[in-house]
Amino acid sequence: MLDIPTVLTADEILDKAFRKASKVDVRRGTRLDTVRQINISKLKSSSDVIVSTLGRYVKSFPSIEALSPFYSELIDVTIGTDRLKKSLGAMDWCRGQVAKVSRAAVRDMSSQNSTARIDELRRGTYGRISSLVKQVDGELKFLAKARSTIKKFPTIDHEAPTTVIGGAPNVGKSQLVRRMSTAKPRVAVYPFTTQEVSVGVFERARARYQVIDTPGLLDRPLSERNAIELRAVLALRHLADVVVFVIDPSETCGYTRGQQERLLSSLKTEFRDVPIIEVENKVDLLDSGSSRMKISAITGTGVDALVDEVVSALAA
Ligand SMILES: Nc1nc2c(ncn2[C@@H]2O[C@H](COP(=O)(O)OP(=O)(O)OP(=O)(O)O)[C@@H](O)[C@H]2O)c(=O)[nH]1
Ligand SMILES: [Mg+2]
Repeated sequence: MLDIPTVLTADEILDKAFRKASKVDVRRGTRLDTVRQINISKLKSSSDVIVSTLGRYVKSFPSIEALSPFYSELIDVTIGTDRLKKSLGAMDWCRGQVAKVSRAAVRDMSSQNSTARIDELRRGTYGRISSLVKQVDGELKFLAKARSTIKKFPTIDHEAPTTVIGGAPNVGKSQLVRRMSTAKPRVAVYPFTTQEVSVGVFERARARYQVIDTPGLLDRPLSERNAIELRAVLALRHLADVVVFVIDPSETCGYTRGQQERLLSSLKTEFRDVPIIEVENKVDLLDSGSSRMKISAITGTGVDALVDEVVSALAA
């Protein structure tokens, strides 16, 4: 979704900075001038690398305020908004300190007339810069993890009419998304197979529709939901123009009809403004005889009719 550069560790950043500095070569005037210029250039070059690397991290992480509610809440659920801000703040602090220490050292070196002392000043400053960068190593590691989390975020088209597939775990949501759209989410016999929101598309009469697969929800209050379930809640809350609620009356999913019905009623209360299409899956195993739409995501029975229903609900 966002182009965040690889976040290096403190040691890697320092390696990069000092390696670049070791290539600096300047020759001018007297030996003292040459030594002074080489040391100043080395120091400037290494601190520039650090300042610009950390600056790139600060700039490339999305600013939460600028994101759509879905992405900003997703960041909060998966990474923690405050934690992320703290980390980025630490980057800013570190780059400011490195720039300051290096500027002060350059001033000192400019007025020094002993080559040994100049060299010593540069080494000492390297030491101080190293310890500043090492101080934020934990935050760098946190940002590296945050980056890999963000890279896994689904790419949502906020313009396309969107159907969110919801329901208890293991009822066949991902299998249905495979049937309906281009997406190929993983299907497996056990619950909680789907841990991330994923996106597929389908076309009808030349129009493009977005379908979103979500992790399974348990029948429990919002306050008790875990971070994986909350991804599904965010998709339902922020992305759904229509919800398809999948029920597995065969109960082979491992959840009773009663549990699934209670989940459905609580979603109906929570998401009053979104039309919910209720569909019973696994009709190849069991036909409950209810008046709901019946499908089999495995054999494909009823899936075309469901798509028609979705398209007309989106047009309404
Ligand atoms: N017989 C039958 N099995 C189905 C049908 N649809 C899905 N299944 C099976 O049900 C199991 C769960 O399917 P998934 O699509 O992974 O279910 P899910 O709702 O996405 O599950 P989570 O991601 O864990 O919430 C798999 O073993 C599927 O093969 C169906 O129409 N008929
Ligand atoms: Mg799934």
